[in-house]
Amino acid sequence: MQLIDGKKISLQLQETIAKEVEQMVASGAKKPHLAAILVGNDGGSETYVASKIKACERVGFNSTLIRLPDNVTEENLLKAVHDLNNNHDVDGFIVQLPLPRHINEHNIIEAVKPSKDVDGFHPINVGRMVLNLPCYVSATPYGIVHLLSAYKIETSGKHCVVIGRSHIVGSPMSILLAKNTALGNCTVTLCHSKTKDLSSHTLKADIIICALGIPEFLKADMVKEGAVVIDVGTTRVVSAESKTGFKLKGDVKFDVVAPKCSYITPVPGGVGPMTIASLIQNTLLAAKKEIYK
Ligand code: L34
Repeated sequence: MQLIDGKKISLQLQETIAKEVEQMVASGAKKPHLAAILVGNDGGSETYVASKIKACERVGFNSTLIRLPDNVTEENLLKAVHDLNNNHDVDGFIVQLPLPRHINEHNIIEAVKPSKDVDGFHPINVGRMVLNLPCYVSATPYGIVHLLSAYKIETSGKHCVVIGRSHIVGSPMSILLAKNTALGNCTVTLCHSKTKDLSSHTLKADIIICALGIPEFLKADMVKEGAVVIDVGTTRVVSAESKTGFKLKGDVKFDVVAPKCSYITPVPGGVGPMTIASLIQNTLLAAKKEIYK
């Protein structure tokens, strides 16, 4: 069993980006600039956004964090989005999810200008991704593809089971892996809450991407010997042992599943850090106007 070190690969990618930024700036370009809107103060979102800002510093980007209160109106949040759309200094921005329940997430995502949508959540970017057109690919699936590639894990002709059909991970992941591209060409089965006899699918999988958000959902008897297991879950569960009062749990029962795997990602230190690196990569593309001229 080989552990996939997402933290290491993420830092390597950021190092490469930092060098490129240094050269860009030396030749007179302005620093790429990522902005993030954070609504409320959900613990997970605070941590993830802080990591994104820190990564900006690491690679030499400018960053702006816009905090809005939990009770912000949809109108005022839309105004913040419009301001960033029109701010010529900002190359790309994100609105960290989840949003409070009184806000319609789709209205917010659709308000982001596609050329600045470095999360790749806007219907234009999702549509372009499906059609193999230049676009921002959402950060978590993009990060997973990068991890598989970094570890030279063959995807062509492999059977991949994706568990979970969310807009931000499961659905785009299943599409990317099925594409006729070097990092695709998988036979993909997309499983979800209505799937019957889930184990009959996962037991046939060469690669399992577990993205349903239920801690320790994937057990040893659901995994074929030698499978590659990618754990996307990061659920915070209360823990008396931890100083912070919680522990991060993946969707995979790691201790029993890992011995059966050829490769597996840990939580933390697997997919999470790659989400950050991919966002930084998308922001560089935005600054260079490589996707939208
Ligand atoms: N708009 N909302 C928007 N874009 C995103 O790309 C996200 N996502 C998901 C939640 N909401 C979003 C993230 O940023 C999940 N996510 C994310 C980002 C980073 C990490 C996990 C999830 C991460 O760095 N995880 C670390 C541990 C962090 C901790 O200690 O809590 C890890 O090693 O897994």
